[in-house]
Amino acid sequence: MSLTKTERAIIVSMWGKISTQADTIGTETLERLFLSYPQTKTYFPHFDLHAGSAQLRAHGSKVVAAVGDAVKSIDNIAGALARLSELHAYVLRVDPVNFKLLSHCLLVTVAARFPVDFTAEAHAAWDKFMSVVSSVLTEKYR
Ligand code: HNI
Repeated sequence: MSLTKTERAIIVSMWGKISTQADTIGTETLERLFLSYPQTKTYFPHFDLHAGSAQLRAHGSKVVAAVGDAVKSIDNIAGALARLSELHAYVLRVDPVNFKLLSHCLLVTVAARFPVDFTAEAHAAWDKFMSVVSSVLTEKYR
């Protein structure tokens, strides 16, 4: 699966706005993930996952920063996320279904914060982009 030129342009342009609120977007994404899909909390037994906790905020900002690395290397997402791909597959062993849940929560967060930008076309581009990111992070599983 590869992104079209138009899809790339949408992602890169919206990232310019998203990156100015990266930390709050990361935190909100994780809050939505853990509230709507509590089974995802099983990967974080060592974290305080209450809304707004320091660990939740720190982790949210790392996740969004990694998404930003993928945007910056949108023509070589696999290269940009190689280390994280190994980490999630070999060390963390996160079940791939969870990547769909996290991607969904990120899209909802972006839609809620940038309603005007989040057209149906932008929605489709973000959905596809996050599925490319998720495939890279889960491709080492088999
Ligand atoms: Ni994920 C650690 C990025 C999906 C569970 N994850 C990270 C780190 C980044 C990251 C960055 C920090 C790495 C480091 O410290 O070197 N994770 C991403 C991205 C996605 C993703 C970009 C998807 C788009 N991770 C998921 C999912 C789960 C998940 C779906 C499980 C529900 N991640 C973890 C866990 C850690 C983690 C667990 C380790 C946390 C810690 O610090 O102990």
